[in-house]
Parts: sequence; structure tokens; C-alpha cells
Amino acid sequence: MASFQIRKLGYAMGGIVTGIDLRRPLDSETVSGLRKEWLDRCLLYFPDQDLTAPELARFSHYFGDSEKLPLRNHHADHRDVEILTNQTINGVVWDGYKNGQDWHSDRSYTTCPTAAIVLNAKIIPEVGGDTLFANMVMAYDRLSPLMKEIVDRLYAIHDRDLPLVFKGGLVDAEVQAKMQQASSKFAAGELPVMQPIARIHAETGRRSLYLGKRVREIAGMTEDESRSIIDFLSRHAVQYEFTYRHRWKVNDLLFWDNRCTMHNALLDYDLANDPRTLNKCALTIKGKSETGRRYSRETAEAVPA
Ligand SMILES: O=C(O)CCC(=O)C(=O)O
Ligand SMILES: [Fe+2]
Repeated sequence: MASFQIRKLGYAMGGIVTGIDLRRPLDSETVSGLRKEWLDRCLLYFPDQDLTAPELARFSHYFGDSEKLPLRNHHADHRDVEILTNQTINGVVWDGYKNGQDWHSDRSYTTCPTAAIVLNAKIIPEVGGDTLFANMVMAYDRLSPLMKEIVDRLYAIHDRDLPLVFKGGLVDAEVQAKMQQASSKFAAGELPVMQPIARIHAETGRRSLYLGKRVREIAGMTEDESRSIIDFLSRHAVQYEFTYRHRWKVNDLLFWDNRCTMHNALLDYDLANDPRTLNKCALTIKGKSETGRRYSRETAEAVPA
């Protein structure tokens, strides 16, 4: 018998899981029970989990492998754990928390986007700093049959090089310019990626809308056509009924499926004075994360694999 209790978290998605201590190793039955609930509900919320970085990594690795990426702000106690923070920690000033702003799913501009994300809250502002989630399976399902037929044939170009404009207003022009340079430097040599707009989940087989702030255009359409369809679908996808809003408490742990959801970290707190720190593990699942093809700007076609 799996050793946890679960009940509904939100209308759109999620389960709240209690009766389990994630600081301890989990048996295989519990892991498979959690995996099933996670695939079903897209997001699991575990309250009161005060995990060290190695404990967070152990829990995460029951479900996938850490992405082999150089983390810019990794935890001293575990290299697979990234610290998301607006604070200077160990002399490191980090502004990566701004990447969470606006609707997105992580690394959609690659052919192997992040499959799963685990966040454990350590410091939370007195007010604000909630994270929004949208269920993209629900968003797809609620389209009309005719619109589904249309989107089933569409591919969006996701581009890391789209300028990321920080809307918080607290960052001065010089820092903004640096962020944009960093973004295009990161993108140099990386081709954009063509992703199906109706993405088929590699484990559940369910279709979901695959969109987000990195979408530049729809392959094979004029800019006007692309813009209207992207605007409609992006608005449709994040209507309130499809979303869940997480108001963080210290020691909350969220574990979500990045393949069929989008999220949006609100910067509605005092970024300069009010600390917010979460530990993060981003996971890939071999054979279950890959999607999309590289796309050539010159020929406007997918690059042969
Ligand atoms: O800070 C958050 O709440 C989420 C940030 C984010 O976008 C992520 O962890 O992928
Ligand atoms: Fe994110």
C-alpha cells in the first residue's frame, strides 16, 4: 500500500499530498503511486517539507535525471540543485528569478525541454511572489473540434533569442541591457526549435497546447496570421478556469509536469528588500522529454535530424 494521502488541490489541476516525509527514502510502491498521481493531476503539492539540497535531489531523482546543464547558481551542498533567489548568496548576485516571469514552460526552445520541476520554498516574501500554473491539457480539450483539427497541424517556432523584457520596472536600463545581451549571447549558435502546438504527452498520450513566451511565430504562416492565432491560443490557454495559483508557505514543495503545463512566477513583491528563495531541481526523463525539431531561419524549414 502506498503510504500517503491525496486530495484535490485545485479545479484545474493538482493534488495535495500529506502523510509522507520526503526527507526519508521512499519505497518503490510509494514512488509508483506518486508517479501515477503526478501524471494524472499534472502537479503535486507537499506541504511542510523542510528538505536539505541532497534530500531534494534524492526525491527528484526517483522521477527523472537532472539535466546536464551548467547551473548558474547551484547549491553548495548539491550540484543538481539550483537556488532561485532575489538575494545575494555567497557573494553571488543572481537575476535568473526574472526568467520565471510570464507564462512559459522551461526550455521549450530546445529539442529536449525540461520534463519535470521540483521546487522547495525556503524564504517567502510577506506578501506576493505567488506562482501561477495553467493546465494545457484542459486548454486543448476545451477547443472546438474544428479548432483542434487546425491546431493539430500547426508548429510554433520557439526562440531563445526573443528579447526578454523585464516588466517589473525596478531594474535600471543598464542592468536590463546586460540581461538582454546575456540572453542573445546564450542563444548565439542555437537554432530556434519548431514544436507541435498540440503536443502529445510521451507518457499519458494526452494532447496539450504547447505555447509560452518563447513562441515567435507559426511555421508556414505570415506574421499577421501567426500573431492572431498565437494571441488567441495564448489568451485561451491561461483563462482562470484552467489555472491554479500557488500562494507559497515556507517548506512547501511543488512537483509539476512541465510537458503539459505552463507557469508564471509573479514578481509582485519588493524585489529589492523582500527575500524570496526556493531550491529547484529540473528533470529530464529519457525517451519521454524529447520533442520538436531544429528550425532554420534561412530556409524556414525544419533541419533534417
Ligand atoms: O520562482 C518561481 O516560482 C518559479 C520560477 C520558474 O519559472 C521555474 O522554476 O521554472
Ligand atoms: Fe520556469
